[in-house]
Amino acid sequence: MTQEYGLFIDGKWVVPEGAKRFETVSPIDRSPVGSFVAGTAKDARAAIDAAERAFPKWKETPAPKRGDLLLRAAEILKARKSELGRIVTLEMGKVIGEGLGDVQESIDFVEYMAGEGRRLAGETVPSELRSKFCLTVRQPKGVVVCITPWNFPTAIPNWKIAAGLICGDTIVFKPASNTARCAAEVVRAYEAAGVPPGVLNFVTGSGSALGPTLLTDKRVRAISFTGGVDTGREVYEEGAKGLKMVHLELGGKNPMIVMEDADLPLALDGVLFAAFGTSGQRCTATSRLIVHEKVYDQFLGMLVDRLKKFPVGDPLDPKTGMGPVASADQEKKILEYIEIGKKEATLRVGGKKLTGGAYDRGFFIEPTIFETKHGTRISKEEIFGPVLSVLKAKDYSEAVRIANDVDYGLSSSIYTRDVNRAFHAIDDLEAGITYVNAPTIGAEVQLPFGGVKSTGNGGREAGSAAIEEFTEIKTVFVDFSAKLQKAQIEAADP
Ligand code: UN1
Repeated sequence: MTQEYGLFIDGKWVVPEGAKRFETVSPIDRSPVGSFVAGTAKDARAAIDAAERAFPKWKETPAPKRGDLLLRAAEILKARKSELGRIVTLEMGKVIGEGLGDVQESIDFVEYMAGEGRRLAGETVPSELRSKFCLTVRQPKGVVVCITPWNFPTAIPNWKIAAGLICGDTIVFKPASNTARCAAEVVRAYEAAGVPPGVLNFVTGSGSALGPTLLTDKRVRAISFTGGVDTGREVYEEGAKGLKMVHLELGGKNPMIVMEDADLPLALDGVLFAAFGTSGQRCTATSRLIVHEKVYDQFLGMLVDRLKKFPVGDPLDPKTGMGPVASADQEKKILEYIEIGKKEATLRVGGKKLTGGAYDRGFFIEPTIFETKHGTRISKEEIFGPVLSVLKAKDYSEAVRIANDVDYGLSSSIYTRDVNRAFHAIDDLEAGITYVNAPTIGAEVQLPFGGVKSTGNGGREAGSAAIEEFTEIKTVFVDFSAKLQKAQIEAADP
């Protein structure tokens, strides 16, 4: 029987009276993975009520003690890593090595944030007046709503939850519906670690049922959202009406530039991993390969050869290079883009839904490569699937111009052996992340993660930057002169 989950509100798993349910299915073979409550506005309100009630006590809990909770959660995630990695693979289809990597990224971040409990640093600066002390301290924001996508179904929830908890916020967590099982297992880890009632609440269901309450309730002080740009814009607009802080991590159209002096076999391994890992469904996936004309034919030939032997199939088999795409919706959208590509560009590899045998049960698409001119839809729009556009550039300047001429700016990469050029690229590429001689995916949790232009609205998560997202800064002046001193008006005695 499919495992049934409730909502997690005020420290208890609850199934509201008369609740409707929905199921998640594996993209490998459409088998059911879990059954969940289709939450309503009333449930969203109950979660916010619980988070609001729990806030004063959680705020008072010393941050290092909040860190102890995170360390316990990290231990539980570690102990359950292989089981959870398998659930990730079953529920959204990334290959098992990456499923385990998703859980490892969760563990890394939760441990990292536990240490933040002994930092949460402010600043101390001099005053213009005598006997006056100036500093800043960090305070929690209050109730924070975290809305997460399906492509990193344990890591991204943990990026948000662990950061919010260490800062002293209380959380209402709403995951993407098609990876609700992974999300519920993350919540169970915090439950087993002893998260106090109301500090972390979990609601499942559609964005249309839950969103209006989660985004507009006066008590919600901040919203952290990772997902597509259209939904991100709506979240931003709704949040803005209530003057809430809205943190957005949205799409990407990430370029990898291969210069004429690049180590081509290294670049080849890089592009295969970054374009087709997670079936291309990472915000950081390489979706544009920009190759210097001098090595263009050679490199494209190498890529086409390797892709002919690229093993697509059961993601639970460690020999598989690429599993299915995550859902029927994903499959439909990607196949539509492939049709667009066939009209405006040259198909070099792939381009079809895989059929026959076990493929018929799931959502498998061939790894696909188009040769295209810059400016086509497939070269500019985010596809979020195993579809790579290959573009030719006559020199470095043209490569950078193409790289930058898209709406997004999350990750970017350049392969070159010329150190000067590598540093120019760090300056020139319009992106939140630049890799040199490494592909566009694989960010580590102790560094900020985020992008420019339509990828977001200026914030960063992960690393110590995550603290900015989940705290308010309080500026403190302590005047111990025992007299009224007037800043700007009275200079201190010389
Ligand atoms: C995402 O695709 O939304 O850098 C996150 C990477 C991963 C995180 C990706 N560590 O590819």
